[in-house]
Amino acid sequence: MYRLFNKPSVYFIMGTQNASGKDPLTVLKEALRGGITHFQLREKGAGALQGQELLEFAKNCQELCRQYKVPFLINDDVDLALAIDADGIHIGQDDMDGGQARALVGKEKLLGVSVHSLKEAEIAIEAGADYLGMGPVYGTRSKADAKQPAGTAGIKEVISHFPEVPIFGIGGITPQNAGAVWHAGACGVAVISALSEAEDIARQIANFKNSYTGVMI
Ligand code: TZP
Ligand code: MG
Repeated sequence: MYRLFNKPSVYFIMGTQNASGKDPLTVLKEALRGGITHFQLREKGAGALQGQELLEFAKNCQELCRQYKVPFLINDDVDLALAIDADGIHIGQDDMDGGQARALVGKEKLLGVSVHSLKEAEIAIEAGADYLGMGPVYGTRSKADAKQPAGTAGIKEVISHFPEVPIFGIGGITPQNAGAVWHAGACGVAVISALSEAEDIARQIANFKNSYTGVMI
């Protein structure tokens, strides 16, 4: 069931607002070519694409992900995920209830849930989450309403109770500070800026993967 989450996973999250002046589809293509293992479209904030434009952009992202056989997930927007038959949906604590999301997308789709405590993790797992995101581990500029940095203690705690559930650390993670996330037992890192703002995205992905074994190029 959890086969899609081999260590070390590198889960790229991006919306058009994160492309830092570059063409977002080019950024995604470079990330796919470089070996990301998951992609989530997270279109947020001022200037976010909407309606038909969002639909078109999502389909373009999906097509690229299909070429590289990388699971394509949508943040929050279950209707969009169903409309284009995305591989999954990711929801936060302020979005719909996990059980409701699972009921809407069905058994086959991936369901990811952001959690901040053991209690939230228990509820998400009970609701049928395939994986959890936990953070922010470090300070982040990519989420306007992010909570205080939480380090990796929560990740360790959840893994000690649910060793079989894949957990991604998120928030301010770079190849240089990812060691603690791997050490806590996370299956992967979920990142926006460290990839979207990287000069050499492929090399940055390699560095993330190498940070799992402590090697850096
Ligand atoms: N949820 C918690 S922190 C965060 C999200 C979506 C933002 C992660 O972005 P970055 O740039 O990798 O810190
Ligand atoms: Mg959300």
